[in-house]
Amino acid sequence: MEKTSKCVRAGWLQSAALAGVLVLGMAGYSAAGDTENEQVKGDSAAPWAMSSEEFDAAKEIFFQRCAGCHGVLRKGATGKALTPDLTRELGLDYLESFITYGSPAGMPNWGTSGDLTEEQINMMARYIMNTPPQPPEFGMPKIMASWKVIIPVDERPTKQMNKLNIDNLFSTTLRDSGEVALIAGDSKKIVTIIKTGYAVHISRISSSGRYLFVIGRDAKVTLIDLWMKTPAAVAEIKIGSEARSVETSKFKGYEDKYAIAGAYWPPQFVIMDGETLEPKKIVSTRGMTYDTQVYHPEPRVASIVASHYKPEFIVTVKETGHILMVDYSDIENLKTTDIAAERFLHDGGFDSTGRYFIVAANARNKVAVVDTKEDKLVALIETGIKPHPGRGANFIHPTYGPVWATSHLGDETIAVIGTDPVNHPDYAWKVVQKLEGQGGGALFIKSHPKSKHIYVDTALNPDEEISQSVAVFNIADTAEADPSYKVLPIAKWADLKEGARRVVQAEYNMAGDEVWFSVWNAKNQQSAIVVVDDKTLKLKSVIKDKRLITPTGKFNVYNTRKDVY
Ligand code: DHE
Repeated sequence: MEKTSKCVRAGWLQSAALAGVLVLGMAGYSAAGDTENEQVKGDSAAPWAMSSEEFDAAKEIFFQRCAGCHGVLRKGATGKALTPDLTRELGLDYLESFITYGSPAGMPNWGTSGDLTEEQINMMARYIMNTPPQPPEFGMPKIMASWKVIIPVDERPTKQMNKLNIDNLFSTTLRDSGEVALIAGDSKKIVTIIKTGYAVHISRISSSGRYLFVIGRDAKVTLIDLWMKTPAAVAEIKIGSEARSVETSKFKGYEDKYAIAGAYWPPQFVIMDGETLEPKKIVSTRGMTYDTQVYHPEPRVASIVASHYKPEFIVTVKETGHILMVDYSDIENLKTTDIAAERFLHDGGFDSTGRYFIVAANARNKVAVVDTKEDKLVALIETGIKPHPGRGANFIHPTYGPVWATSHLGDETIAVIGTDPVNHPDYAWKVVQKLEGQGGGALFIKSHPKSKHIYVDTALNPDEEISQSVAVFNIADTAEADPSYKVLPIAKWADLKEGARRVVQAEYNMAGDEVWFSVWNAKNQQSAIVVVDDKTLKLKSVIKDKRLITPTGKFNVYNTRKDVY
């Protein structure tokens, strides 16, 4: 057993940027002439003066590198606010040095990492002293214009036309090629590769398991029919110009009926028909912060999950800290319960019963717990620096009973939280234990009801040894105060010649006896998927294929549709 501990600079995506893998971009918002409030390009006498060309180039870089953390309007979220009243006060020299060297609070070192040149840094420093341009709105006419039913419902199969074990398929994000790979969990063979949105982000599966929904950062939703002889896209739509989340209705009686996608820009969510993606309703999330009750123009939609208790989507609104329980039983007369939670909501998942939704408010170092049966906030729990659970890990703790755990971007700890208010009321909604992992920069933690293990990646840790391996805890060992963990050298097992080889996101197969990891390299380098035998913790298989370009998230059909994690 090996044990080390190392903190990381807390910045989200810092290391991804260092690795040169941060190529988000915002395809729907090109630099040239696409803004509604076109800018005054800087007073020619002011230190922030810019030519039109510089302004447009800086706008594109800002979108690609900075908007994810600071927001398009630069009001601040995971990253600090960068509005001109603040930036002009700080001055050009300070801003240049900040962009060049980054900060321990999480700002990437864009200069010393080699991502931006000195000229670009000077240009970006001036750009953020100018008023942020506002991208265009994206209302129903634009959404309708982007909607395409590729294969109408009545021309689709009426039964499964392939021999695939659909429940054990893995929809694998190929981030920088804008595709997903469908990989058969049994044979580990790529079934097909399907074109999706730009810088594709996550997949979700309809309640029946037939339809797969994929969202790109360009806000394109792709609907894939897994019953076709070779699964393929049957509909697509753009619900904005930048997005991260998609989900489908799961409550009894509404299976496969609706889909929902949440946009970063414009800040809105769109409810669609689950079989065609026909847009039904757009709801803006602009409004007041939950606490100070001050208007925010850009409250982005972060995670969305579907309630198992009610016909509701649970929509988290990042900047304002509201959790919206959106009742889809009557979308003409939409009812929403608005829960005041905490600002900077990001990712999260259910407890093992599916009743409680636990979501990170990452820049507040907390998680919020919502009871989806009562539609109430149950707790806000301080966990560590920048919790980042993915969907989190549920397991039965030898001492504390059912628990849910989150890893952290900003420190090496794993916070274990009691989730059973009935049989273990003393532990419920408290951090009952802090495990010490390999280091900060952790993105995802995972377990499975049939597994004895908990896996924690550290994909964004600056130390290669750490970012290229994962820590595995034995659940039985958590009975000790300070349990040790085993390190699995996943990237080494993949045997790739070069590159950052970040090991990211554990995902179990349907049986819960294998764990899949992505070894994430840059677009022009070879990547791989490594499959580990969960019982023995030994290498089982390596999937290498030149079509596997920048694999990141993997979504096992069964586990994703049933919320097993
Ligand atoms: Fe994600 C989930 C937002 C960067 C891989 N990511 C999420 C969710 C949100 C989010 C809101 C929850 C979705 C849900 O459950 O409905 N991600 C963001 C960002 O804003 C951010 C920080 C920066 C950006 O500009 O996009 C970002 N995410 C990344 C990556 O760079 C990752 C590591 C690689 C990639 O493919 O993009 C990445 N995010 C993921 C994955 C999940 C995710 C794999 C789902 C985890 C799961 O197990 O469900």
